[in-house]
Amino acid sequence: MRSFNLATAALAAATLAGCAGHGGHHPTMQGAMDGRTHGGMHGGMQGAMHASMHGNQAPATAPARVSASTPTLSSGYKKVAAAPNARLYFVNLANGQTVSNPVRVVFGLSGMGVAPAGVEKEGTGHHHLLVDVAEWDANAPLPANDNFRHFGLGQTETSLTLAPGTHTLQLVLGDQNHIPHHPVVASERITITVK
Ligand SMILES: [Cu+2]
Repeated sequence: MRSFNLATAALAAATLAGCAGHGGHHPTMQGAMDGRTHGGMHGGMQGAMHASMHGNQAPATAPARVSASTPTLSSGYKKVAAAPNARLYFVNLANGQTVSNPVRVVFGLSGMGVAPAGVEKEGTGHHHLLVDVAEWDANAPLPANDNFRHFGLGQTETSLTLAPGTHTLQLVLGDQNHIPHHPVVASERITITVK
């Protein structure tokens, strides 16, 4: 699975359930994939999942727990709309991969564009890299700290130095105010091992 839009927490739960195994046809997961065909699922995502689960024995990483995205925040702020075909993904890393420091992370985005923070332009956002984050709020500005890294200049890659061991990574697109789009545009959450 390269990416998914978490429209609701229910979908996140469905995706989690779908990722727990690789057999079967996952009707709930298919629903979450914005109308991709069953054939496409098998050809793309299922194939990738088989490769990651059986090629190197890496279990799928549980998706982060994400609050259900609402079109407006409680403050009245209207969230920027995600393009229906938006897809966010890691270009050079896959779940289960073992890497060395510095860890180069290349951000892939299709269906939308990258704009620096502070720039309001329809169909755009900037990248956020979530490191070792298992839970986040889709209805608030993303925090800025070592776990939530902002690329507000419009960067499309970075280099990280991480402690040896396993870490999770996830990309989330944020608008000019660092607020996730509606619905959320996020990558798959992956686990990497740093030597
Ligand atoms: Cu930001």
